[in-house]
Amino acid sequence: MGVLNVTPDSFSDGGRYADLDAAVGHGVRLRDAGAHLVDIGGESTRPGAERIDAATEAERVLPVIRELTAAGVAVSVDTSRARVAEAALVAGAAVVNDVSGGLADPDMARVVRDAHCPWVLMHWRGHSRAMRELATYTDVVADVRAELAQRIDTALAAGVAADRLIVDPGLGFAKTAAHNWELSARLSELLDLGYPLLFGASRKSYLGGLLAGADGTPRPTAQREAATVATSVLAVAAGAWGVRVHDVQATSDALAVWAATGSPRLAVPPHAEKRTQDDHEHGVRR
Ligand code: PMM
Repeated sequence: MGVLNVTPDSFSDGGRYADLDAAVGHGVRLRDAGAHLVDIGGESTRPGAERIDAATEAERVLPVIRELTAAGVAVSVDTSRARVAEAALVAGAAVVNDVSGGLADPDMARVVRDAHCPWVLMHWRGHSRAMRELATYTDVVADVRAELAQRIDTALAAGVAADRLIVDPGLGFAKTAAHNWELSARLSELLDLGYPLLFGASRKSYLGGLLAGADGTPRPTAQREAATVATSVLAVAAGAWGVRVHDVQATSDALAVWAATGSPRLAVPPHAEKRTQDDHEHGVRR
């Protein structure tokens, strides 16, 4: 999944594709570089960002969706608003990527149910302005897993088909760097929910922190690509269904190497198998 933010303020590509031709051109380049989906977002979700209204969000994304789908590019819409998702689906989007996992807008389940489209349920605890304070967990992996299971149950109860759902740990959303690393290390525990998993680490600040200079200055976003590629390959090798990245060429080259060497899967840690067995024995859905 290639990222195309048509926002003035996203953390990595904000402002670059605000112009329609530039946005469409970039979307086509992402597809040509190997993206199976181009993810179009009109509202920045970076920590601390203020919200924009639905009309502004729709005005930003709809023309780009129309032009890209007309050019044969498969598109997802990155929105947590049912109104925007509905209009995006009419404009040609094939997938709804909802960073709130259905929590931000109670009407989203109806929209995706009626459209029969895939729905990415990302783990989320609140809007960008407040999310730093929400990064408290007992065990981040168990807690994210339990909260995703609730999102899945709510979607199913609303009539969305199970084979339309994709889960996402929501790296950086109400998560500290330590939380992001823990989730990355124990992806198998999220995979055993039994749904395809999307992984979005691309250029995020925890990678900048990992690669900080000797004086502690985080590595700038544009220089986090090798680390992003490493996270993508590790996530796919661990069983992720997809990765959401800004530089599609770099990640698809790395995944081609992984495929050419036999697509080796990382071993599932024993605790993940045990947890699945425990859940089964006790009839618990975490
Ligand atoms: N991250 C961002 C936006 N949308 N969607 C999903 N499913 N997963 C993510 O991790 C995710 C997302 C924030 O990053 P951006 O500003 O580069 O779009």
